[in-house]
Amino acid sequence: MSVAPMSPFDGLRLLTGHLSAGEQVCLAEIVRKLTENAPLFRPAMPRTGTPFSVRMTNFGSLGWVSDRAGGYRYQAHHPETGRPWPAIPQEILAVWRAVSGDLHDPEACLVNSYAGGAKMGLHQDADEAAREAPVVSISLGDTALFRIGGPRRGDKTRSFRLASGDVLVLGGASRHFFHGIDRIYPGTSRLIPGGGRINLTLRRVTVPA
Ligand code: MD3
Ligand code: FE
Repeated sequence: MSVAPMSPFDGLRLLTGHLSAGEQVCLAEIVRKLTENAPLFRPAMPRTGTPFSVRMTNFGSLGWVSDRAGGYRYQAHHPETGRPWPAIPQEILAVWRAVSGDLHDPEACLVNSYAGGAKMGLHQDADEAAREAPVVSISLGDTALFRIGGPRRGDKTRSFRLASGDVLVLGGASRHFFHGIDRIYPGTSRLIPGGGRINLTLRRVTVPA
C-alpha cells in the first residue's frame, strides 16, 4: 500500500507499508551480514565528544561519520577498521530507484541502529554538496516517533510514527527541514533479533561533474 498523508507538505512523501514483510526480512538480513565487515560504531558530537545514543555504519562510496576532533563529515573509510565501506546492495538501490525520482544513484547509505532508549535530536541534513537531491529513508524493526519542522530550528513541528517497511522521501523544501527521532517503541516489531530499529538513509553527497 502506498499512501501520502503529508503530500502537500513541501515534497515530503510517506510511503507506509512500501516494503513487503519478505522484503523487510531480506533487507534486515543484508544489513546484519554487511555489519560483520563494517561494524556499528558510536559517533560523537563535534568539540564536546558527547556520544550519540544511536550507533551507525555506512554502505557506499562515502559514509557519514562524526567525532570530537573531526566533526561531521563524509569519508570513504570506516573510522575504526579503516576499510572502505561495503557497496550499497542492489536491493537497497532498487528502493531508491523506485521512489526517489532521481536519475543518479546515491553515494551514501547511512545505517542508524536504535536500541530501546535511543533518539536523535532535531537537526538538518546539511553535510551534502548535492543539496537539491532528495533523501530516501527506509525504516526496519521497531516503530519510531519522528518529528519534522521547517527550515528554521524554531519552526512548528509535527510528529508521526515510522513503522517497519515504511519509506520516507524527502524532496523539495522538506530536504532541508529540521527533523529528529524522539523515541522508539520497543516490542513493536519482531524483525530485528533482540529488538530495536534500523533506519537506512540514502543520500547523494557530491554534485555530478
Ligand atoms: C527529513 N535519520 O540519519 S530518517 C539522519 O530515523 C536521520 O534515523 C532519522 O535523520 C532516522 O540524518 C530520520 C528520516 C529522515 C531522513 C533524512 C531527512 C528525514 C529527513 C532529511 C531531511 C529532512
Ligand atoms: Fe537527518
